Amino acid sequence: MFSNAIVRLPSQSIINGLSSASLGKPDWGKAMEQHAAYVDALKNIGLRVKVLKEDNLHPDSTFIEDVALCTSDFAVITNPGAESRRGETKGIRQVLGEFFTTIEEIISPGTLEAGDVMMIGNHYFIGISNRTNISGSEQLIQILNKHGMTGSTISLKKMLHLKSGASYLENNNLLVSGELEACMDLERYNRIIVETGESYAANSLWINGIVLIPAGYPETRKKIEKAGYDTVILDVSEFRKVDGGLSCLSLRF
Ligand code: CIR
Repeated sequence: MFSNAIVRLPSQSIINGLSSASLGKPDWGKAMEQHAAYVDALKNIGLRVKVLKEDNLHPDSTFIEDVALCTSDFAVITNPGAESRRGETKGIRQVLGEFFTTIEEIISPGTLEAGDVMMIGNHYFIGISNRTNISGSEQLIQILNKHGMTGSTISLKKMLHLKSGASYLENNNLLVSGELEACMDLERYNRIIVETGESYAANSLWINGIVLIPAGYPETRKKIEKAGYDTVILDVSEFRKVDGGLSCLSLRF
């Protein structure tokens, strides 16, 4: 169960965020509204939400999930693989220091973005992607082991991050799409398949029994509700334009 979340307001520079999508530029005003609705949803679920001010120097900084991994006992500051995102970690130590006494760090040549890290109990799957390399994953596994936890890697071919294609919904239920559908390491979970046309919804977000789902993916919503979850539907169209999804917008612990 989570008690806290940290988010960062989208900056006007979000229009220059990294993107592989051809959906046009985000509208900053609309992004602010969608972000406010996201924060409200987290609060309604009962989380305390710390809202950081925008960082105009870093267009992707609202995707705060990528710059830290927060566990119940400690936090890890990452080292983003995207050059333009490296500076986003500045100041994060101080913020995390309000919540954690133990703060670890991934250092070069290791790179890691926490969108590539999926927690399942005490085990963490780590996607090896264009953003997260072997050295970054090895450093994280060492840190996890030190704290009595485990980690293992999954190689990604197409996805931006591991959690672009998989979300753990607890109770052994795993939402999964695309190249991860056939991933043998994930076979032991009860896999809920997200169809190709709805693959963006594979990044849905379990918080304390409730699943946040992006608006516009009715089949995935049906499947999640059929699995017994209460859901909250959120429009995140402006974040999608720069490859961001629901999990990317917060740190939860
Ligand atoms: C990026 O390419 O880094 C951002 N435009 C999107 C980051 C999405 N973050 C995530 O999936 N955890």
